[in-house]
Amino acid sequence: MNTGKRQKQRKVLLMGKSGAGKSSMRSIVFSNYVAKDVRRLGATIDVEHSNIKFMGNLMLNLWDCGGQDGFVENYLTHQRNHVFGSVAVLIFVFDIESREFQADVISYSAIIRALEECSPSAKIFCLIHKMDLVQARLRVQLFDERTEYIRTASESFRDNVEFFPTSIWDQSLYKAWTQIIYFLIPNAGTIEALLTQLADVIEARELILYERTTCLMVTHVTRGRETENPFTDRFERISSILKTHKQSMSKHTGIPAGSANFAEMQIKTGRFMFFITRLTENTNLAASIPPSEQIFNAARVNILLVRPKFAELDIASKPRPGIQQAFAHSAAQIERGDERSEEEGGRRGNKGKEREVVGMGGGGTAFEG
Ligand SMILES: Nc1nc2c(ncn2[C@@H]2O[C@H](COP(=O)(O)OP(=O)(O)OP(=O)(O)O)[C@@H](O)[C@H]2O)c(=O)[nH]1
Ligand SMILES: [Mg+2]
Repeated sequence: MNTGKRQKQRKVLLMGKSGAGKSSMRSIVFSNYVAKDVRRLGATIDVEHSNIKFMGNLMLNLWDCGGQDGFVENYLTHQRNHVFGSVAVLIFVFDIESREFQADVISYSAIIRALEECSPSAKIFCLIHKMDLVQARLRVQLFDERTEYIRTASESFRDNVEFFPTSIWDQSLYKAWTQIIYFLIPNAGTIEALLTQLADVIEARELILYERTTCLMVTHVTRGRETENPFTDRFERISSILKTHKQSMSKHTGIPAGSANFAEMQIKTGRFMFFITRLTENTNLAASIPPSEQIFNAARVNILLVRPKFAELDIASKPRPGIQQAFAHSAAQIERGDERSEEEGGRRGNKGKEREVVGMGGGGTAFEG
């Protein structure tokens, strides 16, 4: 099953009744479909497998299980161990418009029992899907009613099953999948720690790490006044904007949507500066910083320098030296022309290729962007 030495294979089951929207969401999140394209999808026959490489060392082994009754019967009987064994995550999709909600929950219970038996430590995410079809004022109430009912049918998983309202027509889909992916990434804590240190060094108000192919957020660090930002859905909104941008680039240039990436985008205003830039092969970094050209320039240089550290996290999980060494100096130090930079430059010895003021400590070489 393992394809790479350190690669983490995680089996994810995508289940729910036929027509609930499983393949639609899979195609949008992982295959660069837009919402209007999914009408073309036919019903899934048996199981469609996809291996999705995510963040370098995570391989999602996604089983999109056709939801027609005959197939489900087969999963629960003849293929029970094969389907429900070694599962890391079950994503169960409920169609909010279903006229047979009770029957859907009975089928869910049968699946839960199989999972309990074959993969008792699996995690369950339930998506209450097609929420766009419900009138806005009724959404919260209906969602709460459904989740309560489903939770009672969740047997031993009842206390840690997570619910999300979703629709392919807005960013709610990204919000749910962001949580799922976060759960699956093996070294999320380490990535987060590195991001927090980077935020401190560059004086960022917020740093958001996005996976480049899916545009899903991996994690974020929010500091200072940004913690009061009232737009709590900004992370998934940016995911959605990035995805739409990819599709429109692809439409206008003919490049496949999967390869349509930009190098950097910047917004500068009197109140804040914001930019999104490539961090590693698999990630983009969005940064919100105070409106200062010095901070902006220092931030961009430091991000450039820390790239190799993040790139390492993509593939390895062994302990490594503190990252302070990887950074150059804060904007204030650069402005002051802090003497230490020269000192360190001297200690580093003769590295012709390094940028003049800033460089990598700890014997590294500057990243030639
Ligand atoms: N209104 C609305 N329709 C949706 C949404 N998601 C999917 N659909 C529609 O639901 C229909 C069925 O979607 P599929 O993704 O093929 O369903 P499935 O769960 O894969 O079905 P099986 O493969 O038979 O198990 C498609 O025509 C989609 O257009 C949504 O969020 N809102
Ligand atoms: Mg399908």
